[in-house]
Amino acid sequence: METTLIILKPDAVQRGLMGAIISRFEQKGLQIVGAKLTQISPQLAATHYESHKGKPFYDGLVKFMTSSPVLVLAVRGIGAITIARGMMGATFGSKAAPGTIRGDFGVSNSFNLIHGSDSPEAAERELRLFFAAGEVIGWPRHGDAWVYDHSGGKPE
Ligand code: IDP
Ligand code: MG
Repeated sequence: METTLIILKPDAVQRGLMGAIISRFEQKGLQIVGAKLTQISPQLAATHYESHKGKPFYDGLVKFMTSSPVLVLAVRGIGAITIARGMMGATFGSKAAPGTIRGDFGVSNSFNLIHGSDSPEAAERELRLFFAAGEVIGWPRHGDAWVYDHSGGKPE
């Protein structure tokens, strides 16, 4: 099982899209193992996006991400990082394919609704940035017997 860090950005919260986006992850069969409404500090935004420092959009990105609350999620499943990135769609709302979160809910290139970790290393780092020990809860989900095929011994 893999866990990824998802952030529903300020535009998703302000536009009342939290429920619709969480529903997509739940309906897909991914499990929500952490959730927190929080306002990101400039310091945390800078750490989270440190790889983008110096890029033309960096200052605007930090300003946007700290401007209003976000919903931070820990989302778990086999291949959750890649699955969630696919569900999010391409970075720019203007280019993201229909059927994806960015493709269905937005048109902006910077206000693009959602962040998702892009690798196992990034997920581990980002989960530690946003969740304290004990805030990610590996709760047993009854529906797992029907979400994954367990007949071969391990979930598939
Ligand atoms: P990602 O969120 O799809 O992984 P990144 O390239 O990691 O995309 O960029 C991080 C965030 O920075 C994007 O989600 C978007 O909000 C913003 N961003 C990236 N490129 C641009 C740009 O060219 N103009 C404006 N904002 C951008
Ligand atoms: Mg990225």
